[in-house]
Amino acid sequence: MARRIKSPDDDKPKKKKKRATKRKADSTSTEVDVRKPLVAVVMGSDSDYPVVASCIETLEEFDIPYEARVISAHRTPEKAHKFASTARLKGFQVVIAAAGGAAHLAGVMASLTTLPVIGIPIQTATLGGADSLYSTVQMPGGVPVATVAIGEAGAMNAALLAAEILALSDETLHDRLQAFRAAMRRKVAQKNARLREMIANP
Ligand code: C2R
Repeated sequence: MARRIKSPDDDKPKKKKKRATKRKADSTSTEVDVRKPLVAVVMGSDSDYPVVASCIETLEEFDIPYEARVISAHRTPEKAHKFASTARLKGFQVVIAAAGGAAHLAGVMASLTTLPVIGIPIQTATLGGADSLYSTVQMPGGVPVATVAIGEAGAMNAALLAAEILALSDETLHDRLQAFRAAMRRKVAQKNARLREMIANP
């Protein structure tokens, strides 16, 4: 699957050379990642992947084991039902669901599990993603979906939010999040210095 990876600021921790999913995908490697995936990343279609890639890359950079798959609440309702209702039993701790248009996937996931569900609204050609945003965020009381922004920043934030949830009981992950924030602060300080320099010396 083609990947378009981009982070808004390049502020994430350095890439690890050996990443969980890479090891799995490399048929020549003898290393096997035996960790159970903690985050389920579901998307309504593979056409969502260019945006979801930012989420996946962020999970990988934080070394969070995940499983990604295409499931549609509309097109494969039985699968969606089975996946969501067994997700907790399988050991997942967070579900991230990305969908565009009549984006009911995250809501359906949330209706069938008590795991925290994070929704990524995918930008659409017709309505710019407002359709995805509203159908993801406007859940009825009782069934929450933590909805992030439309697009890649939202996809990255979905992974960060999942990391923050997992970091409640994982100090190593918490340290990585702190390092990420520190790198972001340094980057902003650099930007500020550059801007002031530019204004002082036009
Ligand atoms: P195709 O590109 O496959 O036609 O999909 C997908 O997330 C995608 O953005 C077009 C769009 O349909 C969305 N889709 C949903 C759901 N299933 C697919 N919104 C759902 O169950 O919510």
